[in-house]
Amino acid sequence: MNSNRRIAHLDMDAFFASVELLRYPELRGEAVVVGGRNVPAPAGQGSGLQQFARLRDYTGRGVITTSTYEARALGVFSGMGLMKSAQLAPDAILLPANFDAYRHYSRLFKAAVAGIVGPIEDRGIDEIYLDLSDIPEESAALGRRIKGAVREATGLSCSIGITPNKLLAKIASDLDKPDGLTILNHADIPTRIWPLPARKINGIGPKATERLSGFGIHTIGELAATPREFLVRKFGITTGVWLHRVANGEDERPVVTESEPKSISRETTFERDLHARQDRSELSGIFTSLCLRVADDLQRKGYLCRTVGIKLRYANFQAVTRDVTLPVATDDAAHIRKAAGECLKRVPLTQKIRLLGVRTSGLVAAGEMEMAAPSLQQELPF
Ligand code: DCP
Ligand code: MG
Repeated sequence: MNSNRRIAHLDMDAFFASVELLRYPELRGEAVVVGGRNVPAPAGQGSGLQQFARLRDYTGRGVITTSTYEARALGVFSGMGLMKSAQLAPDAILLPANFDAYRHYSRLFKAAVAGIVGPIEDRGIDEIYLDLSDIPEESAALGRRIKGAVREATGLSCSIGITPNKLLAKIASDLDKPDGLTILNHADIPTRIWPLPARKINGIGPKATERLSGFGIHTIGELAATPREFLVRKFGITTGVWLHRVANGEDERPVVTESEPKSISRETTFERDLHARQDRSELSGIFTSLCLRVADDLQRKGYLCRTVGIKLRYANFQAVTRDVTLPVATDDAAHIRKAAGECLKRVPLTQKIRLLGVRTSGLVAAGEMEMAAPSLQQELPF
C-alpha cells in the first residue's frame, strides 16, 4: 500500500443554484430552489423580486434539482417534490434549470483546477478527483489555492477534501460544506469518520443502509467494529470484504484521468455472414442501431462529430473503410445514419459481410460548439 498518496475530492456548493445566483445576484441570501418542468423563466433584470415565481405558485409533479443553503435550512432538498416542499417553504423562489449554463461553468471550474494540478478525474457536472501526491506544496495552502482559482474562474465556491484516498476524500469534501476545506489523515478516522452514518460511504445505498441497520449497524465505526466474517456471511465475500475495508478507511483506487477521445465508434460481428441484397433488411436494422448507439455515446460524452465513417469486413476477412466529412458537426443519430449510408454506397457489396462498424471522428466538445455559435452565445454566459 502506498501510504504517501494525497487525493482530493472537489465538489461545487449548491451548484445549479449558485450558477443561477451569478445571473440573479439580487437573490443572494434568499431561499432559492431550482427544478420543475415548465417553470417560467423570470421576466428580466431590473424588475425586482416580483418577477420570480414562488414555490407556493407551483402546480405539477416536478422535483427539486437543488436548493440554496438558505432553502435547505427550511428543509427543502434535492429530489423532493416541489408541491410538497412548498408546504415547508412557500415563499422560496423557484427557478427553472438552465443546463447550458451549468455545463459552461462546469467546464470553467474543471479547466481552472487542471491549470494548477494537471489532469483531473471528471466525476460529473460538479465533482472531480485530483491526485496531489506529486505536488510538493502543503495541503492547506494547495487547497486554498485551488479554491481561489475556482472562485476566480467562476465566481463560485466549492468544498474540498484532501485525504490519503478517494473514499475518504469524498466523505471529507462534504464535512464542512459550503466553502469547506477538510484535510484528514488515517489517524483522524476514529474521530472524524467513524461517528458518521454508514450511508456517507459512497456505495452504501439505501438498501444496504437498511440491511445494516437491521443488524444494529448505523455508523461507520459500528461497521468497522463488526467482524469481517459476519459481514461476509451476511453480504457475500465481495461486498463483505469491501464493507470491512471501507469502514476502516481503506481504498486503493487510482485517480483516473483520461485524455479526450479521438474517435467514438461501435461495431458488430454478425452471427452469420450477411449479404447486402438477400439480408438487406437485417443489415439495415443493424446499421441503424449502430448509428443510434454511436449517437448516444456522443451525447453522453458531450461531443459532436465532424466525420462519419464505416468499416466493413467481408467474409474473406478483407476490410474496407470509407468516411465523409459533414458540413455541420452533429451528435444526431439520423444525420449519422444518412452520412454512413452515403459511405456504404461507395463500397463494393458483392461479397458477404461478417462485420459492420460505424465510426465518428473529428470530435468537438458539444459545449464549445454552443459557445462558438453566435446565436447561442448571447444566452451564455450570464
Ligand atoms: N442534481 C440533480 N438531481 C439530484 C441531485 C443533484 O439534478 N437529485 C444536480 C443539481 C446539483 C448538482 O447536480 O446542483 C450537483 O449535485 P450535488 O449533490 O453536488 O448538490 P449541490 O452541488 O447542489 O449541493 P452541495 O453543496 O451539497 O454539493
Ligand atoms: Mg455539489
